[in-house]
Amino acid sequence: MQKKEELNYISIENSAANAKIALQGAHIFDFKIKGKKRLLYLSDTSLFKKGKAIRGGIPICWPWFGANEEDNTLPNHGFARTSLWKHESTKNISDVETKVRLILESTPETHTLWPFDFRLTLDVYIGEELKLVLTSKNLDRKPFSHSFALHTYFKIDDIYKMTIDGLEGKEFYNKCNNTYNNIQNDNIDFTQEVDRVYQRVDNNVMIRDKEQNIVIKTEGTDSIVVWNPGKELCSRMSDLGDYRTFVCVESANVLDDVVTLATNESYTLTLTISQKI
Ligand code: TA6
Repeated sequence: MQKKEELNYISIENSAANAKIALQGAHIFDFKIKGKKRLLYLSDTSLFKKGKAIRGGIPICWPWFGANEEDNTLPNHGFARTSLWKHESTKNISDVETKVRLILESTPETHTLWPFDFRLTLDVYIGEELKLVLTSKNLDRKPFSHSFALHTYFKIDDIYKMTIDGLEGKEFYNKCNNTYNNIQNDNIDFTQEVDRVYQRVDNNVMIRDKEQNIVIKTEGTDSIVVWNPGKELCSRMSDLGDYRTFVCVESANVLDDVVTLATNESYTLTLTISQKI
């Protein structure tokens, strides 16, 4: 176990790749395949403080995405990303793949934020690809509905020269002007803030960057959130760093893909990321 400022993290290295996972939020904040570019953006000004989400890597937004609909004084994107998870196990599947399991279970503290018993499990597979398997289980006597996302910050060369394939023709909700039923034509214009939920995306999405393509495969939802704050908003967010060097492409169970679980039911969201030179 290692420590960065206030947060303990697990460091994994095998013949294929290395990764760092903070116990707070089961937050992967670094991942690099040997011989390839660092995959995840991590702001130089991110804090590593208890109760404050790391700015970059893969925040886990759970059990709600964005503002809480009933009470907007509750933390944005839920409480999983600022809670202390338990490191359950690390297994060397081969010399090129390592599996790390982390678990978050309901406590009296989580009940003050969300009145349900649950178990949230994250399995991380570190190897020639990065794979995350997030499983929610309802341990309560009553059903619950929840929205959630793997809010991945991808490190890119330049937002103005990057394109995202796989969203053409898709319908999206535009959070910036609160409009629905927009259709994506051509490439996304990142000269302003972009904050959109693309729906019925039942295909892989690919980030075409200067020296690499990043392939994003999602199973368990057809909603993909794309976010970049743009220059103006970024200047107002002290821990965000350089807006031109990241884009968030998020596998998200939101809007039509919100999930309701009955007692003892489980649901899994899987994200697999690969880099092609
Ligand atoms: O995923 C996009 C988004 O919901 C944006 O609206 C913006 O709020 C971003 O997440 C970051 O949220 P955070 O709470 O991490 O500052």
